[in-house]
Amino acid sequence: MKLSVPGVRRIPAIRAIPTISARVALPVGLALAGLLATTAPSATAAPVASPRPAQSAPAAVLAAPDIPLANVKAHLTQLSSIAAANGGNRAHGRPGYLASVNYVKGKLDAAGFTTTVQQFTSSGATGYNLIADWPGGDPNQVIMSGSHLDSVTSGAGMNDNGSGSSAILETALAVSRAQLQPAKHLRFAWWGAEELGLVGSRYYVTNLPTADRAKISGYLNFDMIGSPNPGYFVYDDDPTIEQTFKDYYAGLGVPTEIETEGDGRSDHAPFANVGVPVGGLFSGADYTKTAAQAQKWGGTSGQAFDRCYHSSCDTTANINDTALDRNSDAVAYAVWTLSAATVPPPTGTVFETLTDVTIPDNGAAITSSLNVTGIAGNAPPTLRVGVDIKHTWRGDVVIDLIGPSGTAYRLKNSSGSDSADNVIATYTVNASSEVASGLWRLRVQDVAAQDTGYIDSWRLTF
Ligand code: DTR
Ligand code: CA
Ligand code: ZN
Ligand code: ZN
Repeated sequence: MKLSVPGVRRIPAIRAIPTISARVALPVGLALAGLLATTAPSATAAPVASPRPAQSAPAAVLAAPDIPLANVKAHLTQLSSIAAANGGNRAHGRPGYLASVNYVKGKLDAAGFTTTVQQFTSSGATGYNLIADWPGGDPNQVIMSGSHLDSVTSGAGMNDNGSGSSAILETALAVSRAQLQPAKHLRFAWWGAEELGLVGSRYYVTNLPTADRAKISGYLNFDMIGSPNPGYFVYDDDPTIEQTFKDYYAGLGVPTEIETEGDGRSDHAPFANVGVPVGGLFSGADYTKTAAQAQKWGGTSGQAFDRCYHSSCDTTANINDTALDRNSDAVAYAVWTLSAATVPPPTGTVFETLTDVTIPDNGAAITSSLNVTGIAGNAPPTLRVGVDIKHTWRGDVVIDLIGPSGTAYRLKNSSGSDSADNVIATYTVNASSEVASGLWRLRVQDVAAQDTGYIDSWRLTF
């Protein structure tokens, strides 16, 4: 339907598109929505340009990347050095903790995250939570990943919990590298003073307005995920999150067990206590690996999953690389999956005209022009030509695209049998021999008597 204002036509749910040769950068997946309709090409000859099937495929869920173990271990090395330079630990209230916060924050700020440092006091010392938001996504649906960044005073805290802190840091950096545009909003958190009793995460949840708590679709907790004698435990709280992790490990062929060491023993507890769906991964602490567990996971039965738990020997040597690698990849898998990270719609620069041009019945060809500017180089081999021609008995109509060189590209032949009305289609043309910027024309001719029509609009997408 044409509006009363010539040259401007609203495509449902899309904003009005300026008139001739206006350069708009619309996400084509949206912009073409108004044009995509299936039309059969002429049956008499194969057109040079073949119309693309005009259906919009459902967005595909983007596959999570592999998280490079080397990158995760590099963060661990940095945290280890920080501990060594600050009295041997990264404990709450000690300089090593704030130095750890500053290291993680620096990486996130450089990667484009919006970071916030939340201060609190515990045991007479200032504590810090580091919160990082990835811009975009539905703010009413937040997928949050968290790990406590503090260690105990007796050691560097590499497995507990440099492992979780480093894994979610590298996952956040992978989000940035991918310039991910998930449907849901992503938030990451590094908690202070967990070892004093989940102090930092409790402080965060307590001070989070109820309305904002309700926006957290899921909180994923990662505390000790690189244990030297590892088990593969999945929190059995929210079933969807639990299944997501189980699916990941099933894909690896690695059996998992439900984490039973302590529902209240890490930073997911404050979230669960206010009704936020929670989940997470755990590779074990001071409990002993059974013979049955050693049978399925390897390692040493009768020995603790982490015999350096809360000890000075919780160093970078106290990490099982396979467990850390698998769990880091599982973090990314869950973040990508639960945030419904999908393949972004194709983008391109669109040039469109909405000016109507009448097509004389059984008469001379007419043209409609588009002046393309600002596109460097040649046109692509997959130049998309969207046409919207209102015309009864469309078999009368022959359509060509004329490039700036004057070369004609046949889009549609006439057909004595195609009695359907209107040509609303997108053609793909190999226009790579044409310079992109210049005058492009759509040439249309009605080659049979009776039945008439007009060009309603047409567009080029580069
Ligand atoms: N509280 C954690 C270690 C820990 C012990 N049991 C569990 C169960 C689930 C997650 C973590 C833990 C700490 O000492 O930081
Ligand atoms: Ca990996
Ligand atoms: Zn601990
Ligand atoms: Zn811990």
